[in-house]
Amino acid sequence: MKDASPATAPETFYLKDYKPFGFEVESVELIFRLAPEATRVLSKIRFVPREGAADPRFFLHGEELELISAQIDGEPVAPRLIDGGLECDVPSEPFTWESEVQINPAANTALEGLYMSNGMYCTQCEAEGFRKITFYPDRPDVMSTFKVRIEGTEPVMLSNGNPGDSGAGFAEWHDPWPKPAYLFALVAGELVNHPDRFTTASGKDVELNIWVRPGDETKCAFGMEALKKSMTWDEEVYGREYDLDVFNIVAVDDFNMGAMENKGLNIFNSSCVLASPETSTDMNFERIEAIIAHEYFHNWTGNRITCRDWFQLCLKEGLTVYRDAQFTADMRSEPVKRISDVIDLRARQFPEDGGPLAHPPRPEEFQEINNFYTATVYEKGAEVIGMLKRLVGDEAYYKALDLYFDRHDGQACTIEDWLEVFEDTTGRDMAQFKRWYSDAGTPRLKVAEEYDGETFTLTFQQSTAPTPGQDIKEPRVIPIAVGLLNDAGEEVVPTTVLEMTEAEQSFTFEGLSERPVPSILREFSAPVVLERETSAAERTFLLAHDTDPFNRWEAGRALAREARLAMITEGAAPDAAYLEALTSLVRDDALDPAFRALVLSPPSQSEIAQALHEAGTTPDPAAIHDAAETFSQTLAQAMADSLPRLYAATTVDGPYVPDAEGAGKRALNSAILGLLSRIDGGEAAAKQYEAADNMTLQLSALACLLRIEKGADQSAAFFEQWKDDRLVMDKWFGLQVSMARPEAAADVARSLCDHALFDMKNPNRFRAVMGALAGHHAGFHHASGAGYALLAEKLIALDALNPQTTARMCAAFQTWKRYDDDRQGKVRVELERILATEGLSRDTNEMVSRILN
Ligand code: 0A1
Ligand code: ZN
Repeated sequence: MKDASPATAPETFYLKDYKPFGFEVESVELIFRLAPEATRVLSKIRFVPREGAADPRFFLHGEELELISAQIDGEPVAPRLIDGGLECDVPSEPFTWESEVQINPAANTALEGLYMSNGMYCTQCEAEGFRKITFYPDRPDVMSTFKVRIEGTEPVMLSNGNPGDSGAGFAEWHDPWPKPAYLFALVAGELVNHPDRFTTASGKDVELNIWVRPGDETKCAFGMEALKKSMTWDEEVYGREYDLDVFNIVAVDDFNMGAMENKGLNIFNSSCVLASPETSTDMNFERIEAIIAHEYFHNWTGNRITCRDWFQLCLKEGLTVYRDAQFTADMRSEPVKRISDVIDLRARQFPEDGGPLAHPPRPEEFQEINNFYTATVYEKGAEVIGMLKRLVGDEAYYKALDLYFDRHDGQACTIEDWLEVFEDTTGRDMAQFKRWYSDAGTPRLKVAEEYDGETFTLTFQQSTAPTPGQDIKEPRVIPIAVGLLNDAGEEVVPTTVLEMTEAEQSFTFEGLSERPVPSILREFSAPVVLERETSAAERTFLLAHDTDPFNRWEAGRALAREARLAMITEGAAPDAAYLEALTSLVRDDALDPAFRALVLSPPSQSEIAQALHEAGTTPDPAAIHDAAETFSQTLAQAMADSLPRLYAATTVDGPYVPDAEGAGKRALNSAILGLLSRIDGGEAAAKQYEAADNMTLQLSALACLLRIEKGADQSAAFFEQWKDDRLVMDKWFGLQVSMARPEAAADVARSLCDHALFDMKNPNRFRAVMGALAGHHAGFHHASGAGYALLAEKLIALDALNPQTTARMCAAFQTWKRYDDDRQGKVRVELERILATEGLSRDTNEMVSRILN
């Protein structure tokens, strides 16, 4: 798999080089003798040589391991330690490999492999962390059953599968389901559980636990309900049951990502599982429910059927994100979930797809796989499945999934296997559809309309700009959901899916006595950029009347964007008709409050920068910021008379319940409070802050106050109240930066990094501060370059401790070429500074090199 480039260049891995491992692993037995600085790991692995193996070399991955001893069939052997692992001469018959290694969990700040978090042992093995635990063929296509014995003094010692014997100083676990090493997990420490039980559809009784640090047991009930709902939903919708006697979830404070689907032992970043009304916002509750579902759903899409190699990552991630989105839509509101997902896709995936980090959902090469846990693999991967379902229809989709589970249970699969089940169930040729997996870039879809008094014609043209390494783009299959409305807002043609396969293609609708108003790309039926020249009047009409809620919101979003662009490029005042339409929609009590809140929430400043860039104007972050402020101020004034009444009318009475209905009302209430604060000097927000008995109301009031540069007292009081709660303090740290004035944002972030409660080693805290800076568009891109310099400085410092989190945060620089020469020059200096750092990790090196090119 070696690249031909110079010896100093990091190795590049290619999809085309895939070769199966030369041995099967029949069984794995592991013993852990825990000690913070000197844990011993003993492995006993049964290998069976594969006949006619393409690569018969016996190579085991291993990194940062001290080899104590190695034996084959009980006889000592002397393996050759080489870069990234070891090689050994082995018998041609089945044999037993035994090794003992020593590792140092206490020194592991990368949080990959076995590490310690607040005195608790914890593992993270995806993607390639198991090789930091013991020598092993650490690749997802090597699957085996595992028996684990943990020896230590910790009161709770957990691993995958079902519990076996346990006693003073030891606990044994057995996982009967063959799994790749990336799904291995071990947790040991002083933990308490929130227990429950679940009976599966076929009557199997399952013990459920959420394990937390003492003191956090009051924050588990919501997560547990979410888990049970997920288990029921997967049975009802996909016919998938749980397959072990126990399902354990553990909350850990130091974690690089959100959560991990280890078989039977999911490990969660505590921010993604712990919840209480006093400490968590509505958004936290919704996210926790979704992530618990996501990790649980992986049990079938990821664990029972896994990936052949890491190029196929979207096979499990795209499908599992798609499934968790379906779940959230079912538990809450389908249109609200769809709109939120599209906002997120445009904010995170579109910039990736249109910049130097663009890659297909199934990449064909990488240096560091950890850099490919991206919005493209996850969220675009899910969009691709949504399109597939729309093209084949619901019935065929579920039939194909049944076949997928039947045919591939226990296997490590590819995107080809996945598409084949659709070909076999529907008879469709999936060759063209496969381009969604192999091609990077967001297609642009131009549409022209024609009406001759009877026939209405829509002509679409698709094109995709070149992306790194892919100059030529062939047309893709694009499902375009369209409905036609008459002047009264009634549907004359209900939603119809047009299947576009050519670079240019026309579709006609016959027998129309009046020119219809088209509603195109309903429900955002494909992840494309729709370019449609239309009038503000027509958009206003769609905002008022579209029968598709997504497109109704979309019309409002387009108006908001255009109003902002006109303010910036022409100095125009916000359009009165638009303000009027917005006001009447917000007042319409017949509409779902969550939907109204979404219509009222403005496009992000980064989205405006992107829109300007696409229109050929270099975005000026300060002007974008000023326009956003002016717009909100103008809207607040235009609505001044009705704001107090609206605020009162949307206030939710009674005890806090984190359900969709209450959350929607609070979201609208908080959007209105934001406007009201601009005209009442923060009076209502200060009152709300005082009276708040839940974090949603407390935090939204504080944010409103800080936004108008009031709230210093409340911020200090908030700090005092919550300084012992790590998760709430993350909110406080983040808010200080995101509410800072643009010219002050970098300084605020810098001083927070010197705060006694700042901790470089805790990814949540680092992200709270530096992620908030990167997300503060006008602050990060301030003309002084202070934002760029500070982020680079802190990333260089973090890289020495935690390459994974560092590399992910480098993506903040990915849009740098949108901006003016001066800013570009400043970013270049910082990126080159990072790249010149001695001992820079492979992770960060790859990210920065790609961004620079
Ligand atoms: N598979 C997990 C997320 C995850 C991915 C990578 C990690 O380390 C590089 C850790 C967790 C999920 O999709 O939830
Ligand atoms: Zn996942």
